[in-house]
Amino acid sequence: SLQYPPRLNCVAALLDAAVAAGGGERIAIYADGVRWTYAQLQRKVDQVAHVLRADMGLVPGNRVLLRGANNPLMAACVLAVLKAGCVAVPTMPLLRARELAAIIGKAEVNAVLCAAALRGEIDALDAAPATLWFNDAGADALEARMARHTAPFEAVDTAADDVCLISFTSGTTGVPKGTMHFHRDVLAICDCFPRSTLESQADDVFIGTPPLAFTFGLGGLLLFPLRVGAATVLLEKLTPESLLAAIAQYRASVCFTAPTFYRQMTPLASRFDLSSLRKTVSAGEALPLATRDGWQAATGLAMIDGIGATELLHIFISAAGEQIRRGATGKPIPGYQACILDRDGKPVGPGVIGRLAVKGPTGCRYLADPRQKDYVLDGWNLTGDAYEMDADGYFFYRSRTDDMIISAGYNIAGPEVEDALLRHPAVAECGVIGVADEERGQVVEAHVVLKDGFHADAALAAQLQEFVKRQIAPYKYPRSIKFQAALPRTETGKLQRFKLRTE
Ligand code: 3UK
Repeated sequence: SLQYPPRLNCVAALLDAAVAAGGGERIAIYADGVRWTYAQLQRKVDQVAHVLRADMGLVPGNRVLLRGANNPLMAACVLAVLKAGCVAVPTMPLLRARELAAIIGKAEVNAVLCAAALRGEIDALDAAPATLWFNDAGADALEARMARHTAPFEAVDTAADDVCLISFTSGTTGVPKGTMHFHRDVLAICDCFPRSTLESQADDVFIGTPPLAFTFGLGGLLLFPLRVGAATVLLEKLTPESLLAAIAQYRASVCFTAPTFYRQMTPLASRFDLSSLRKTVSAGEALPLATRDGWQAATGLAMIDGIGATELLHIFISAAGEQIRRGATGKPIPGYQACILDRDGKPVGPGVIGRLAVKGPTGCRYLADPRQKDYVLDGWNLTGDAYEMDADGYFFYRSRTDDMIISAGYNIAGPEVEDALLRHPAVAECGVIGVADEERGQVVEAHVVLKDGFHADAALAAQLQEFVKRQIAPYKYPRSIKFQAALPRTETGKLQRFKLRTE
């Protein structure tokens, strides 16, 4: 099990310890035209921490809202907030002033560090907390203030169970929930999935798309590499093509992104030298088998699927290598337990679909939210996912609990129909939902984006319906097919099914 000392500052453990152990000259961060060693990153972090304390007057426990794309200074800012004993409140770059105001109120934010490129939405706030801009050449910007601080900054002596991070869920179903995480949680996620499943090492180079403001990216592209003395590549505005090019350029070995991105990279993969890639991780939403198979055929790599959640900070069920079972997300990673519950909260046996519940070193704490009692039962997190377990303890994703389609008495999981559709050569993307129907309660409706060169017409719709019927139980076929130019997705790569329902 994971044991951490009662006094623990996670940045001292991740960064200062690496430098003290002689790792100061190793590369910590690559970015466009930039390369920071561990010692350089430590120096930047210390400078920002001094600014927080001396210039902004912050004290341990204060909450600092962070806004920025993935770049080295954004990473230094996050680490500096934690090192100074403050609490980081990262926010997704695309959030608007109204959403930011809700987070600032809810998290009782004391100060803001915001990339200059994102200043519009902070300026639009009625009342913004004290703010410093970064990625900015101005005389009053963070960088100018950092330059005045040259002394090392000693990590604040926090308790292992002091809160260091408040991360907000995306809130597709209501007001976003703030999830709270401790210094020890930061180390715990580094000592679970990366050890058991990635087997990450000091010579790894991490790369990928999730924003540092999303715990998927914060862990995968910053905390995990630091924990083992590895390097990370932080790039903004990645496209499938530019990510492939960057993997080749930086000789990246571990890649994190969402299923859609892998789907889009697959047909382009053969044009790039991907020989450095060792592990490719898919998370954020269900990985269709068609996507896994396509990626493996194009690259020779067995995709690592992993389910994570903001509530639990990072991935808690996954599998790699020999452990991969077709169609399954995997097994709880060592340190975590998972089970399937029925509607009354009783565990169900193998082969029965129910609500996924997870328990482990992280999770279970919402920031002052009455929904705590709905999502946390007896120390178990209910993730909102419908899952099924097999006799060997593998966990199979079916759908979000609220998205299960019930048609003429049958339960139909949209992702299964999506996987069937994605195997058709004409289908680039698809989203399957249930729409109200007088006779059947709900009927299955597919929203389909075609690949270039295919024509949306009734003949193709009929062909897709027949194609689905040949692969899965015919009652699951989409009775309605709507062709779309694109599907609505969140900044984190998740299909917004609720938007399809109102289209
Ligand atoms: C869904 C998946 C099937 C699932 C996240 C990795 O996605 C992350 O966190 P969020 O809070 O969303 C959590 C929900 O997303 N999901 C995520 N991964 C998978 N569904 N298969 C998967 N592999 O509904 C879950 O409840 O945005 C992912 C690491 C950190 C994260 N925060």
